[in-house]
Amino acid sequence: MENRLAELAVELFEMNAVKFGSFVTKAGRQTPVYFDLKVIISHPRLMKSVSTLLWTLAENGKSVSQICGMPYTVLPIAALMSSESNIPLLIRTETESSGSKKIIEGQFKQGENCLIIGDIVTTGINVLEAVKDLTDVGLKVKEAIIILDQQQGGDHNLRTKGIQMRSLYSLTSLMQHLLNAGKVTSAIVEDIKYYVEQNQAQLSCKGNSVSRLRLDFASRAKLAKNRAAANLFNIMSAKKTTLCLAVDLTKADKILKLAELAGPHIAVLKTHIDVVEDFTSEFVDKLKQLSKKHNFLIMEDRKFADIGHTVSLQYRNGIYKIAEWADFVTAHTVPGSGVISGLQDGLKGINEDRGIFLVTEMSSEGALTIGEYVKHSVLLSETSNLIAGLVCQSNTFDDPGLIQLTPGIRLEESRDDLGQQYRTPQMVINAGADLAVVGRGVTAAQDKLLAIIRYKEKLWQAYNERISS
Ligand code: 6AU
Repeated sequence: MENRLAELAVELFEMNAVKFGSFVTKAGRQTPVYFDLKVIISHPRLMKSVSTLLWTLAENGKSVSQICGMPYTVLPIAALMSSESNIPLLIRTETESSGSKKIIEGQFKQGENCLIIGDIVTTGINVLEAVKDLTDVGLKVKEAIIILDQQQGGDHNLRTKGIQMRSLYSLTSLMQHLLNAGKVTSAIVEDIKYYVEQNQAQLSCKGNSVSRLRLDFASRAKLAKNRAAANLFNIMSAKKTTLCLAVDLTKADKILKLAELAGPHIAVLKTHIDVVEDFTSEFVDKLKQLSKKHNFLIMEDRKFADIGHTVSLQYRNGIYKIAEWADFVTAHTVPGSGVISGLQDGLKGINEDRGIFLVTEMSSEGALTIGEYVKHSVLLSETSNLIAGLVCQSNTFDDPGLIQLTPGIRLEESRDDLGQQYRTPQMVINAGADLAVVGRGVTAAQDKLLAIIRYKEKLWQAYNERISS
């Protein structure tokens, strides 16, 4: 196999499927190497040998009963593998094909094992999207076989989702073959080595969640298990805002006035409903109308923290009937999983998309949300599809389908007199924030609209820099 891989590497190079120089990726990143594997289809013999090599990688190949080729480069290769092995082929169309409304084309039975065939993996997002579409229609996916691993976190990201990835080449092994064959100079190899190391360094300094920090919101919407979280990702992407406005005001009319002003610029409006002195159900109705008019979601920052039974009552009963109107609520993890079951129970008969943000780290000085508490809170977030995200100060979790909500933001680093600690928009976005909470930075400003726009723009700029870094 090694000899064949060495020969194939040279053939790919000679047909310009791999080029060296200075290129810019679709995400706007500089790269010293460029791949155009589509050229393979013009070389039938080569296509055949790529398909044979890929098949030898598929260790679990014998237990799969379907093969799915990712569009479009490897589709003909997957078709060859299918015909050689007599295992049926599935095609994942990128959009719902107009006539049949299917994303997965081909005949299959529920529960069948499907092998994914791909060309190049960087962060693994494309494969994860395919996995989601395949599992959504009842197939099982355990393995992805690909031609090239660009060593940008894809392997890790797929493994965390239970998908084993095998590749014919890593960028490093491909370079070694080309160097051995005298096709590239050692200077080019060093260049690529440096590029891979830079990527690796970025992965480790960002913890394990590289894909989350570098993926855009539109891509992450597709990975969210919670539907309210998916809606929120889409709103953030469409409105180009990560701003969650904390309207910690005590009069209903002031809240409504600010919601009208801020509406076009925010993704979420966050309430502490129990501080509103003149609460009525009409007030909530008006708030809901504004949320529809301006396309933002509402979060009630109730921070539930009791046994499940009590939490269920607090969520759906009392004066506020939070379950009826809040798209999201916050909950502490201190009671354990019962707090999530309680909230789930409180939603009986309510058929709206709802999500919970688990408070994993707090912004206040001396908070006890440290060490094991944080780790266990993150584990808890993996146990229910009702979880939309985590409230935290740092990059504590991997799952790109979850949202990091971070409060404690001011234009300057500072603190208030009661223990609240503030960091700048750029600092919190770099620390993993997706949704950024600003309260008094807006509510105490003279010109509130100006403040809203300033925070929105600074946060969005930092987010854009983060995903293209
Ligand atoms: O910008 P501020 O300080 O005026 O407001 C921050 C808002 C408040 C807090 O209740 C809330 O953010 N908050 C939260 C949550 C869950 O949002 C958690 C936390 O650790 N710190 C914090 O300030 O409405």
